Amino acid sequence: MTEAQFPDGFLWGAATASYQIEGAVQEDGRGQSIWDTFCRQPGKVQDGATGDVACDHYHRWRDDIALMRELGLQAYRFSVAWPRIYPFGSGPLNEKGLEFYDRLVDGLLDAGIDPMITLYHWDLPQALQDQGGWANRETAEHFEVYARTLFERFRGRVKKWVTLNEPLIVAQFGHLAGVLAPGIRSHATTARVAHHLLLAHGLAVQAFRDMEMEGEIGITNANTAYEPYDDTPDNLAACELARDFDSRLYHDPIFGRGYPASVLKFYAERGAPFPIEPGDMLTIATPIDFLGVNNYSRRVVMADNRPIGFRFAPPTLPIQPMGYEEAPHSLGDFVRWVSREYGNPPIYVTENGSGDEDGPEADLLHDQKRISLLKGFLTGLAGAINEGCDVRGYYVWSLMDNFEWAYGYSKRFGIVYTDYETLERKPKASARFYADVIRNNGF
Ligand code: IFM
Repeated sequence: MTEAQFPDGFLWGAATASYQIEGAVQEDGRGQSIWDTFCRQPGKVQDGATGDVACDHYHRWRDDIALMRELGLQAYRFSVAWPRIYPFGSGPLNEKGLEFYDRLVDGLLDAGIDPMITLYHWDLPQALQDQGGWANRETAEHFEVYARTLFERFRGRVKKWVTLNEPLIVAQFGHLAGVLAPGIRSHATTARVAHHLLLAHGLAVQAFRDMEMEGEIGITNANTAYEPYDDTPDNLAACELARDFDSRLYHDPIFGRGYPASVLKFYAERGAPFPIEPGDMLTIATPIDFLGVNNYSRRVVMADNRPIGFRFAPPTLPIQPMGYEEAPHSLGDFVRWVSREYGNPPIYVTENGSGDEDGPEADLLHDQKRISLLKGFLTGLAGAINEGCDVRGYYVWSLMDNFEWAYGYSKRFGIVYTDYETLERKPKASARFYADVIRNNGF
């Protein structure tokens, strides 16, 4: 029996990111990224792991495309490592870096797989960090040059582009909590970083239009589905506040609404104003073609008298190894919320999935929990589509187990198992399930 059916032409894919899978960090002229630096700082990454080898995708991309074909993937989202293209972030271009992505894109096209490029998935060139990183407005200008280089190179070959992956996580976890690269903890830096990331996004979208690129461009945000603890006015208001800080901050300006007043006030009171210059908000609001939605879970929100005005209620559902509640209704709920809030934009779910703790291979290959969560996520998504949300495709995170940032290799999000000793890939039960979903356009 079919439990969830998707519209004709719905696109099924998988997603990865450069630093998480490529390895080959010293090869073919690649420059250093902030993650190379961060991984070498003691205590920052679990077990002292690095992306030096990762899944060795840089050398195994042909096999990985064969794997995608075997699973019947129609689309593949990957990111380009900025330091492979501009080893110092700006200045000399590294042709060999571009050639790697030429091979990958052509291989995907030959296999009939639609490529989606993410321009920035967290591996900022270290040379730019040395000049202030995203806190420096010039990084946004360098990003535009980098984006233009890739647009020109892949014109006509790549039709789907994502400017940034999850600016919320870059700003909040990289520059406020300091648990991701570059490991800074500062309100002032966070406000600058958030603004310059969004400015970089807007400059890239403008460049895409100026260059009359064929295809679609959007941004991917990290999203938790927020639920109020109950419907008392205080908890309802707290839930809206949580949405201001985590969702509206990165969506409102894209849709021409400026920054949420609550967020501007919070940062201004901490002597950390958003460094908005004349014209910036118009640049950021350059119309996009689609919204990329990443979602893994929900959070229940309560009022709190601490300065920020909200806190998260203790989880009531089982907890995943990543600390997320098992709440697969979150994907459909978030898609409904964002569609209502922003006038039903076209959406691609650019990431969704679940992470296991490392453990015995046999157990990890028999990933029934991931299958049941995927069924839940997809059922919710199909429901949202039936209610009129304009969702065009879904990219599972991730094609294969990979470097999970500060967790190193201890968390496994793949539908394909990666043996980090031999670098062999082994499809998990969820990969077979997903292949069936693709074949049947539902399950
Ligand atoms: O692995 C990450 C990815 O890089 C960004 N989104 C969340 C994933 C799982 O934590």
